[in-house]
Amino acid sequence: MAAATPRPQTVLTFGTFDVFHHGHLNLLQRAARRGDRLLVGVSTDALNISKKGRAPIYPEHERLAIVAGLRCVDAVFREESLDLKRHYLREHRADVLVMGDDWAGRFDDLGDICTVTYLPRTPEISTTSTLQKIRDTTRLISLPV
Ligand code: C2G
Repeated sequence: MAAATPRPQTVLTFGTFDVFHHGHLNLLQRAARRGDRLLVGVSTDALNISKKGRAPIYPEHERLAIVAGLRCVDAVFREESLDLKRHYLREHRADVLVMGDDWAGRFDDLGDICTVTYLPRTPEISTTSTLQKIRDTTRLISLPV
């Protein structure tokens, strides 16, 4: 008798992905290689306002569209709360949770329903540093000659 075909492995990851940069892309491409399909929970504007006190630069429909347009991403959904990871993992029947290692250890308790993996962040790039670079460049451009 032929062996049963293994079920495709679903990988889930989460993020804000504001002012999308190559550190985000790098994380998503590596996450996709951990399984057969990659689903991404993109945090809502309301979630960011409640956690960080400000809305992201790019509104959620644009952040969702950018992430959904990537070749390595199969589907996106809105992440409404940081505390619903167990619910999202169950809802999407995820086999693997991937997070950047800035979250290391934070979701180990979900290891009872999926494999939890933390990937190293890409060094020297962040939304904050990109915004600072834009500020510095704008300041230089607007200096009187
Ligand atoms: N990342 C990375 N390297 C960077 C910057 C970010 O690998 N230089 C990763 C982060 O570790 C994260 C993903 O890219 O896994 C998205 O980063 P953010 O948009 O900063 O996500 P964050 O606001 O931390 O997520 O449930 C999580 C929330 O949605 C918040």
